[in-house]
Amino acid sequence: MTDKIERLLAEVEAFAPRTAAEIEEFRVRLLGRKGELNALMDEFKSVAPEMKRELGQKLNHLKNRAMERVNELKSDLEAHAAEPAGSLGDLTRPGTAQPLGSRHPLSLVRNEICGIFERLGYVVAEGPEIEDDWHVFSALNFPPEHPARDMQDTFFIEKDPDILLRTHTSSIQVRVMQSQKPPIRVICPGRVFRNEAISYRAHCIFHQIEGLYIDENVSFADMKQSLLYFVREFFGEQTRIRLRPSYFPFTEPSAEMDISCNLCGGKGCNVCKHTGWLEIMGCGMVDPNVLEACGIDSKKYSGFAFGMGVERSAMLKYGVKDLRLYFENDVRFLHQFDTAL
Ligand code: 2NM
Repeated sequence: MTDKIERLLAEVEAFAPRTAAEIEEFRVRLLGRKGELNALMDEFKSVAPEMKRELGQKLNHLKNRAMERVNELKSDLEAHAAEPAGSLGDLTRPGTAQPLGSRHPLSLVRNEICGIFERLGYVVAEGPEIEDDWHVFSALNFPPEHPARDMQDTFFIEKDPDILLRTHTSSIQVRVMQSQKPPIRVICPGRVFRNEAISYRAHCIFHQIEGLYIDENVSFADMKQSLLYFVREFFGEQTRIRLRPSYFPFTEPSAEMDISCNLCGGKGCNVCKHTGWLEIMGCGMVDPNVLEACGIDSKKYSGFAFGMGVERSAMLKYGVKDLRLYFENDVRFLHQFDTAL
């Protein structure tokens, strides 16, 4: 009887039916009223009492496994009900949808801004995030005691010689001026680092795009027209600009550029603080000291440069109220930009 139980158990484990009918036939033969298990149960009645315990356990195990196996095989078969036996199934059936990611809004805005300047003949240039003092400050006409050189504002990696995280992408343009001859037209996107308290409008890591145009007879009027073209492409045809005098170490003269508020059309609203204008970038004519420091003859060449924050431009374009959203990577925020571009 032990042999017979073992043989049936092996048969249960090895059973590989192709159809529901085969499973049913198997079930009736083993577990049916006149099946093998009931026959064994009858036989069990007459075994010696000292064998009952061991054989009873074996018999129970066989019965449980047989029932389990029949149920297993039935649900397997149902799962593949539509497929002909032995085939790979319906190869034309729809696949499982894979959720798609989307580009980060800052990448979308960077690509759009760079694209506009590329169509004006600018070439994208990149550079290192870890820089030395000369490329970030000295070559850009920052005096030795300028506050930006302070530990309060800049992340230093090493002192003497000073190695630091760049605080603006102008350092890329220094490298371009050193290694190329005018005419130069570059647009420089990148991540920059400043030691600032994090708030809805400031972060210690953010993104900038700076542009540089150097040739013979490049004028302030050329700059104005190029930047007007840019804001009309980026913010819309109706956008107007205004330039206010300002100061940067690397440009002279320098200006801040505002655009007419695209929310109220210049009438005044909360976003533009009832001025009708939004500040979007700094710009100016490259200081001759900068050209000379980078090996460009300032008697022969002149140029303009400008710089803008990617986070701020994206906030103004999409009405994002808190810049920290760009760094949290919450997919509910990110997926809103799926079809932005
Ligand atoms: C700004 C504003 C004004 C600028 C200057 C230069 C360089 F390298 F040519 F000197 N690059 N970027 C510049 C000028 C940047 O950002 C607010």
